[in-house]
Amino acid sequence: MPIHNLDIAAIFEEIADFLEIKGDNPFRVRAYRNAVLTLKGLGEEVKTLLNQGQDLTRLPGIGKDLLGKIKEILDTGTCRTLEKLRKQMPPGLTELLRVPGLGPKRVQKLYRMLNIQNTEQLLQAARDGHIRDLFGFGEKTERHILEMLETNLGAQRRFKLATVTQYAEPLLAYLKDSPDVKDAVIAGSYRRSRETVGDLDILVTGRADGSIMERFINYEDVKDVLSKGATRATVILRSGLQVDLRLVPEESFGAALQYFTGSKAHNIAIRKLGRQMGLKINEYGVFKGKRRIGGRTENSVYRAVNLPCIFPELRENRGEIEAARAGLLPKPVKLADLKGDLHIHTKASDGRNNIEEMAEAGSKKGFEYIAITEHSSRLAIARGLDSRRLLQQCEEIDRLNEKIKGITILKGIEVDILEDGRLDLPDAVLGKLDLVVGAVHSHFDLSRKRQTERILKAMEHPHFSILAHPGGRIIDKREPYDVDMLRIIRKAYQLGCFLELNAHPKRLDLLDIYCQIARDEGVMVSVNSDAHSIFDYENLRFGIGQARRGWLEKKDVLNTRPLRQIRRLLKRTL
Ligand code: DGT
Ligand code: CA
Ligand code: CA
Repeated sequence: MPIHNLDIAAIFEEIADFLEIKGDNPFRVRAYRNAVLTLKGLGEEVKTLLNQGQDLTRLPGIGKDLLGKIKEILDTGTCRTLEKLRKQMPPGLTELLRVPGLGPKRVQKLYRMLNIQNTEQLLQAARDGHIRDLFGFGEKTERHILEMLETNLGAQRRFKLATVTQYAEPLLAYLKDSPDVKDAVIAGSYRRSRETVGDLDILVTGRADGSIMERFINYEDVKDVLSKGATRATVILRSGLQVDLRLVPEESFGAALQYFTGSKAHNIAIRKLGRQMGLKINEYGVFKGKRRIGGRTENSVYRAVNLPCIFPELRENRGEIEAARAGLLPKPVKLADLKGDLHIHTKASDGRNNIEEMAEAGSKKGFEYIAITEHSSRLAIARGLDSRRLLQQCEEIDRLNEKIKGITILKGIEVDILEDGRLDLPDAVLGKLDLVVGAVHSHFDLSRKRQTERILKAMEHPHFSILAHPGGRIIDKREPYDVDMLRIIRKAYQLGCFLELNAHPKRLDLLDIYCQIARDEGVMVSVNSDAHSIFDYENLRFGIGQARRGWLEKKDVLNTRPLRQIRRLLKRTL
């Protein structure tokens, strides 16, 4: 059985949940949760990194003890700590923690007092009105629990793109490895680089005797086979991810790829265009009456409706068809266009590597420059820098720039934007830096008006350069704060500031729709890794996917510019 990062993360998560319900030491719980975040965000499999001889304790949240447990899980598939806890408490208890409003103390009480062991029993107890009488719960809480469970139980689970990629790539390689498979492509939302993916839709061409379907369902990661026919099979992987595989004839491959890449809205619009021209377009091909006039390639489908091929990330029916018709499709930015990274942490705050190591790894990526942007002191949990430590770091960077060849280290800061729009460091200190990245890390629930004004005021500081993760959302965890993004974008234009597209898989913020607006308003976007270790440069790939979804071209992305231009652009002319 292969053990993926997410398998290890799931085990740590379960341990943390159990410990929390037991009322164990909060620092111990937190250590497991931090490790979970790290594992989920990694671009590479832990197993691979260990095989390469990498020192994993350099990763955020992974100490010696947890590394030992990771090795134990890789060897045995489980961990003694977890097995022990599982003997002490019913397994369904941890899922109760996922119910909004239920913390560990409440879960413990529900278990002790009502013997509620899982969400089904909780739902039943709420329906029967047993929860309101528990001390500390009340009728309002009971109603809330009921609402949450009734709406959430049916809700479909989605996976972050970076997470799905960890499963998708080895599976695709496995399929392509077979001599029976001629071509294999993952279509659907994955191909469109959506930030989250519901299920994988894979198309293959090749031998039609059932051997490919057989190989597919025998993949080592398959947990359940939901259906299997001659040309189609559906499985569930052990992670819970569903995968549909379809075998299509070569003359239909392009049509099937176009259809299953979606989005549904885009497909409907393309079909309608076809109908207006007397054509029938479906997943088998393009037909004029009975005659097939296209479908072998995706190009042939678009050509049939007189359009150039529209790249997958654009296919959301947000104006791409009109743009294609007018010859105004963007030429999408590519990962290789990036010349640097303008948001990086090191050991000095909550990162894992030192400046030199980050520079060396950036150099290997082919970057001309990186910017070191630690947190400021307000973010105490991240060991943020005050003026003194920041100025010390500047001196260190000067020294390193003398020493290291081939890459330039820019001096920056990820300064906290305080509740009233002031910045967490004095302008005089900020003025000594090459760039100032400003970010909101607190007071997410201000009114729209106050939140917007707070950010606008921060941007007006003379040295403000880039607004980091402008919407503040964390996928599946925190909604974006309420803010007038259009006003912020227009202000950025006026002031000569920039917006960040933070490429961390849990953020992917600026949202694609706002990238499109930024582009239209003439504001450049900086696609930054927010790296906390050398491995996090991998994030950029997902950031670029989202930038493409946001219609960004090379010229729209700040850090595709060479160093001499960057220096000039970062100097505000106002
Ligand atoms: P997901 O899986 O929820 O992240 O999103 P998709 O876009 O991968 O959607 P999925 O897996 O339900 O279907 C894959 C593609 O198949 C979808 O993007 C477009 C196409 N498709 C599915 N259902 C329909 C439909 O009813 N009409 C049309 N025209 N296309 C459809
Ligand atoms: Ca899908
Ligand atoms: Ca599907």
